[in-house]
Amino acid sequence: MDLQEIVKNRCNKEIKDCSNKELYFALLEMTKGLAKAKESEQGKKKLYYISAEFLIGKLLSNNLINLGIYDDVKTLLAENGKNLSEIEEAEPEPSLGNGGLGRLAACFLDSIATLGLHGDGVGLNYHYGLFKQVFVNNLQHETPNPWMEKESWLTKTDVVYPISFGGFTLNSRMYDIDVTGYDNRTTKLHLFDVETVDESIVSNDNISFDKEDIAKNLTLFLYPDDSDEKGRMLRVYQQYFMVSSGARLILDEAVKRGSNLHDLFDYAVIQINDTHPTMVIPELIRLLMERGILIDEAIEIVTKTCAYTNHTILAEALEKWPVYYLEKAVPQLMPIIYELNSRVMNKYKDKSVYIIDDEKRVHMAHIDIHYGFSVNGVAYLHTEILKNAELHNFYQIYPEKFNNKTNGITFRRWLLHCNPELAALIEELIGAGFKKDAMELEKLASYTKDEAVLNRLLGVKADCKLELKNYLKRTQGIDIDENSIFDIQIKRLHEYKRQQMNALYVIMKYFEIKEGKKPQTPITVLFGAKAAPAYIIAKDIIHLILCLQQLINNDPEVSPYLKVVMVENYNVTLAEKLIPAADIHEQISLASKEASGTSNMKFMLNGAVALGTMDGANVEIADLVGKENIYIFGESSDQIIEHYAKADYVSKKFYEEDETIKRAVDFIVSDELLAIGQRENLERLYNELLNKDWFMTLLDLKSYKAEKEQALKDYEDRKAWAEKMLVNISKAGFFSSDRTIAQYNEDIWKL
Ligand code: CBF
Repeated sequence: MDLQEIVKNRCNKEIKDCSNKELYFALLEMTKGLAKAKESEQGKKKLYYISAEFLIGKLLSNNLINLGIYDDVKTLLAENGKNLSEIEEAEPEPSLGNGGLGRLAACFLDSIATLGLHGDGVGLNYHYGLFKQVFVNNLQHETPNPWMEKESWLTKTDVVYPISFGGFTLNSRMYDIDVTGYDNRTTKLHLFDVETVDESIVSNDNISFDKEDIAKNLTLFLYPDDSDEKGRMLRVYQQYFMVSSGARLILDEAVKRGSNLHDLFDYAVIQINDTHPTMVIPELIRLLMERGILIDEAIEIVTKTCAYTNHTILAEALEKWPVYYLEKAVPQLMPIIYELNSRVMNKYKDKSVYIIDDEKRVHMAHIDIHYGFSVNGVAYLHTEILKNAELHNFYQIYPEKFNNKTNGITFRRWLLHCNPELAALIEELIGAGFKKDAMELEKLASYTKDEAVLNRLLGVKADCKLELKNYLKRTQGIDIDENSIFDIQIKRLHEYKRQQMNALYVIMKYFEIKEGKKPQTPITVLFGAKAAPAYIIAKDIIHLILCLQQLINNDPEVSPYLKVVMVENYNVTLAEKLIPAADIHEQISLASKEASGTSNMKFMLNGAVALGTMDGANVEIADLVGKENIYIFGESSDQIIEHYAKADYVSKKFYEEDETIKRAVDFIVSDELLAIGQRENLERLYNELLNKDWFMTLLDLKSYKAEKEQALKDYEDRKAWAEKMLVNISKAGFFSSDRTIAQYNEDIWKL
């Protein structure tokens, strides 16, 4: 396809005369056409990856790379005085996910297409996705985040299903987004939507709306605020809408491929991404029964078709819906759920494995485990914790169902696209093979003593840092020193991820500088995080960080040595700029709580060195790179699990016994910070840390500080540091999502 021709037809202009937006739409049209040409149905059995989130990010560049035309397009545009990076900025980011789980789903689709596997994604077409974060008076505000324009990556299909809820029916229409594989076929992300959705019921400056008018609000937002019952009910409506639409599509497609439905499992495998899509199990059973299959067989068929991935051990994320919610929203499912539960009750005495508990709540994960054929965790440690602690009772019943699939990331986006300079250096050193087989990165190991290569690697990092500096200045008006150490923590805001511990470190450093102990190289501590709108303490932590930013960056005594920056509206686009620029990345969750983490993998691939606990995939990273190439601190997951079991952690003890900790915590409510911030927020956070601290910030603060100081000291030996960077890159191959997906296919999907 010819871009010049498309531009001529669309705008009746030459490329050189078009605006960036016009060129973006022309490239969108061209890319969609090329992607379509690579669609193919392959084989009898098909995977359906059902997920409430697909954090796909901007697609233009990624698609151009995967289609193999990025360089040609870039050159053609440059010849016409246009810059592809600037055109990319005209693309709105679809924020159809919240964090790691949604981004993982997007990486998986990329790998499914790249490996040429027969599989599609199934989800919802949120009109606003995750909220746009705005900082006002050092507080987070949430505003709508639209991404659909008159033309977008979505293609409207003719597939429409009537979806019935208690008392009303809505029509579900399927929209498709093409997912291009790297030098391979195109697969699809099917997103279902209701045509009656009314965006005008949301105001421009906040995300509140009438939560009860389901026809108008069903697919407006990803994760509507669930702090009240109406919000929680809306989530149930969304989930059922997604799975019922998906289940109908799966059955229709299986029949088209020749299934008589008694053999559905030979034609389809469904990967349930966390518990949000769990209702697909009873819904499929119900639909099979509607088509004449008896319940015993329907249950058996569905159990052989569905597999479940657990992404967290946090109780708050293991959904338990009150029976009365489901009775109201989806009454047709309840007889089936009761039946599934009574089969479990007849077989097992242990109430902890029941689907419905004494408080009349339906444990969604329990449905998945009993009525799916596979249960996997997302990193070695996480799966061990599932087997030995969180889901131990289930593991005893079904040891054969449990397996581990350590997460991965697509190297197309997280190296080739976000760091072309590094990718080019790697290609020059070891050839292009790593683009298809990430394990070839190991070949870089032979350069760890090559000074010229190490210097070039440092040069690439310096360029990325400068690029980030310029980007933040241009887009957010933030000034940072490109010669400082970039220490970056980007992830959802959650107490278990312990951004508050990093903030306490910043306070300690502030004191040291004030007292004349200046770091040899200045430090810039960068944060990027959104807090769930109803998660009060998380928002207080953001407030603390923003207040510190204001205080420190405006203090002429301190700011030449230390700066704090919380980027606004952290999203995939920002991650693509921040990750290549990082020197140190913070993976400091309380051990046992981070199932895997995936930013840790992206950072290592881009030559940053981790400062972290032995949690999630950090354990595997440490194993691969060796202890001299990672900074590990803090108590182990076994110790933490024991603290919870014995309930013996008392944060006040750590506060009272260590003067530096006490001083840092007290600073949260000091006159300096209260002059900048809100007393209510700062005092609440202070009290939380002193009296509760459920995620044990103060427990690890001392060892965190010591290890960070060591990392900062080691940074000064530039050659030794560059060696660490190179080792990290060379060992990142294991974390390619191509490897993860190949393992899912080999052990679970068997396509
Ligand atoms: O498995 C993908 C990611 O999922 C989460 O983000 C989640 O939402 N449960 C976890 O918190 C991450 O550890 C994990 O990497």
